[in-house]
Amino acid sequence: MTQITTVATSPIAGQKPGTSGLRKKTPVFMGRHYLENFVQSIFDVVGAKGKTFVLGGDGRYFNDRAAQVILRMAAANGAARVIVGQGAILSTPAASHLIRLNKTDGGIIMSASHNPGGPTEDFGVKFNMPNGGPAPEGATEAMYKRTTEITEYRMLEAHDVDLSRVGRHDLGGMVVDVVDPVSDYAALMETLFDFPAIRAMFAGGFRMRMDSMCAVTGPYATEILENRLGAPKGTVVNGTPLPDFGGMHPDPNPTWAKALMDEMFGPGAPDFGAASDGDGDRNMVVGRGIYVSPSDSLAVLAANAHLAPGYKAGLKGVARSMPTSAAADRVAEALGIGRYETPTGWKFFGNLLDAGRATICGEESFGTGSDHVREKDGLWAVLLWLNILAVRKQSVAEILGEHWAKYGRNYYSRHDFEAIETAKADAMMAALRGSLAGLPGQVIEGMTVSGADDFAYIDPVDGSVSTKQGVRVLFSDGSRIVYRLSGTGTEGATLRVYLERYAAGPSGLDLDAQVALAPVIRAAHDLAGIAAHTGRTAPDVVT
Ligand code: VG1
Ligand code: CO
Repeated sequence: MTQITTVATSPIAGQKPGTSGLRKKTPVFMGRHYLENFVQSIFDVVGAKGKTFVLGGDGRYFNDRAAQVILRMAAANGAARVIVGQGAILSTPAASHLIRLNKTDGGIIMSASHNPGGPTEDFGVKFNMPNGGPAPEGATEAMYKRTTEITEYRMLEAHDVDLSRVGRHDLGGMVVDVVDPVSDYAALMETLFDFPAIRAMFAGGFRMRMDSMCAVTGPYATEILENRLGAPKGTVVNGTPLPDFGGMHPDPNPTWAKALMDEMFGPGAPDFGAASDGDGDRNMVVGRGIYVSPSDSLAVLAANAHLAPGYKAGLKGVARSMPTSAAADRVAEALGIGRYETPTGWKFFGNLLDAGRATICGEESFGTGSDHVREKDGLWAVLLWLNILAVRKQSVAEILGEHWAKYGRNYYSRHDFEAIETAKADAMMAALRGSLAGLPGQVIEGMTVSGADDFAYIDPVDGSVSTKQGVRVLFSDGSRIVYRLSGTGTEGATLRVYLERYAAGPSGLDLDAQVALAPVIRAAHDLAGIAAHTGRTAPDVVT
């Protein structure tokens, strides 16, 4: 017999979702009532009775236990059915696809994405809407508000559901369908890309390294790249998802995916390299001896997407987050299609995708995706690159070189200053905001400030307004500095400084980005007084 218990609880401070869901240290999430309060608040806001949800996570520590708790709470709250990835595993884009494919009422994704995992690292939970996309600010605000008033949650007393095998179970009258996490997603990819062309390229000796960083894309990449596309066994490395990601920091950038970078820049490097993050929505792409910045990757993908079957009719528009470089804008202009600039976080792309205004979206933080799902999608980006390489029969370096020659180059870099004392970071941002009005007209490092503001966004589809989304300082030569505090960290504050400088060419397109950006970097330190406020003179991570 199963029985529903109503458990008395009280609000726990700080359950406010950030850029992408609620992220905390794992021990915090494992604390008494913590997960339960947040999950009940989700159900209280979206309603569970008679509904169908998708559930899965990136396999990090506590993923398996949290899944059982969420299932019992879904049943206790009257949900009709939950579709769960086998082993409670689903990449974020695969979860988004399952939500849409099965026309469900949304889904819960257990992940702290690119944050490290393990007993003392990070855990996270987020809710995705029936369109497959992350809950918009209105919904996450309502969930947060609910956590501040909660007095009880509902829990089914029952044994664990066996999630280790595909099949159907009954949990107190709720159907639990355990599904293969990979097959529907892989089938979707086959509809978008020219698998025969990519298969022929691998058969012709094309070599690739895919680093899944012991996170969720391992099974997806192995099935798609090795089994379906015929890439040699061993193409995928770190392909088994581990609860602590094998101690790796599953953030695919040149710092954390250093082994991949070393291989791609070393002797006998493969033709193409890629890495993905904890939950599989990010990607880093590297050619032999050349790193592709995410902003450039977005621009190249937008310019070449028509070479893939799923996009042969062309794109409706391209959207990028505000701190992402303007490289994609130049492509959109040339194609005569819409271009959009949104705040940071994939949730802001949802309306544009749903309304058919944008087809491809991207962020400077190694995120690209399209209207095939409502999340960024790491393997999707890798496959689109492979499709483009297979059709153009050129190297990554040649493709980038031709792109810059045609559009000019937006030199770009992001400097992160991590674990700053929150009060100091807040004081720096406040002082910077206070100085904005006086900046236009000032000359710094030989560049004239042409504008300075705090980015605000009015959603063109539903009119919702989001303010304070990052401080921008624009220069008359097209250079730009953006300052933001991270909304995904779990320790102190992380300051992100985004740096950009445009070179029209034809000369000066081959510089090292840090060299090309040197004056902009100096200006960024001067304008914000980074050292004076935070004591930091150099960033912790440069991407
Ligand atoms: C970061 C990135 C942002 C991304 C978010 C979630 O947010 O900058 O572009 O959408 O992570 O990505 P923040 O607030 O720390 O700058 V993931 O792969 O963690 O879901
Ligand atoms: Co992610």
